[in-house]
Amino acid sequence: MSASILDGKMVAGLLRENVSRDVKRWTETGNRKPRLQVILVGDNPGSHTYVSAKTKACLEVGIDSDTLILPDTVSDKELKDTIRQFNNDDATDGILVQLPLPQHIDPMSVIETIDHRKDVDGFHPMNIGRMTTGQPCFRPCTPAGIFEIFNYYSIQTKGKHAVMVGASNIVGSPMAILLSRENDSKATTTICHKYTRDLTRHTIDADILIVAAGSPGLITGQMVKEGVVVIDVGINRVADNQSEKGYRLTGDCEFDSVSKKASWITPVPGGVGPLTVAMLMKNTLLAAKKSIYPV
Ligand code: BQF
Repeated sequence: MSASILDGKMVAGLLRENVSRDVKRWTETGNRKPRLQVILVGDNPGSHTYVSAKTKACLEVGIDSDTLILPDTVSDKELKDTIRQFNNDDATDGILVQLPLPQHIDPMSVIETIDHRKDVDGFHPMNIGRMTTGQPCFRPCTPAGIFEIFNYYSIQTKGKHAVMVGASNIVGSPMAILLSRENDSKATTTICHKYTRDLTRHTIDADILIVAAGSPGLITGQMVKEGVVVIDVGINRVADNQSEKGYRLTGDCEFDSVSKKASWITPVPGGVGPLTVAMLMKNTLLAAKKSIYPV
């Protein structure tokens, strides 16, 4: 088999158009524009790139955004006091603290400081807890975006064996929860991580393989079954002197060998990444409309 491409970039474009239309409708009925507050700590180059992608998307769909840059020497208390100010600001609908944070700050305690009604990343324990029990919540953007890909391409997950490689709070854990629980999803779900012995024993049995391990080329063609659907969440910078930036982006799958056996596969870049950003737009609109947590 030779895999067809799951064009995340295209699906994300359609979703942004929908959000843009909904924002217009929302403001035309007398409401102010939705507003996203981004907080960026330090000067991680990756983080700056991701924040630009997010604020550019905001501009495109008619969401107001502002980015507050704090030095990487900022104290835990200063950061949390800043978040509390935005919690109390009625003109701020969504608050996003760009991760990763500097080593001296505990990210979970920072996330818990965000008002869960403004937690458009969907990382607050209130949102994770409500997601886990099937209640309305802000879903983490990457897992939510992967479900949009399944939906667009009519990929059924019900009753399938889904194997999630990676168990982070941001992607792997919430994705596995949604795969096993979400209405119409109900996949039999295996979670693998860096202590999994004989990874291939699990990946070879996957009907749907989702990889968010942060390890370039971790999954090779020999590790997957003929016809598998592969979602590659990895975004790794690898040195490349052909490219003007000196690096290129590559996923957690060895694309050439895996795509020979898969039925569908997401590319990197242009696969899952753009959907993560599009779902952030959707969550910010939901926050502005108070759709999840009515007051
Ligand atoms: C694409 C992220 C690791 C650590 C922290 C489009 C994004 C990426 C790729 C993007 C990511 C990854 C984000 C593409 C946000 C996804 O065209 O392939 C968009 O902006 N992402 C982040 O905010 O923090 C990260 C990955």
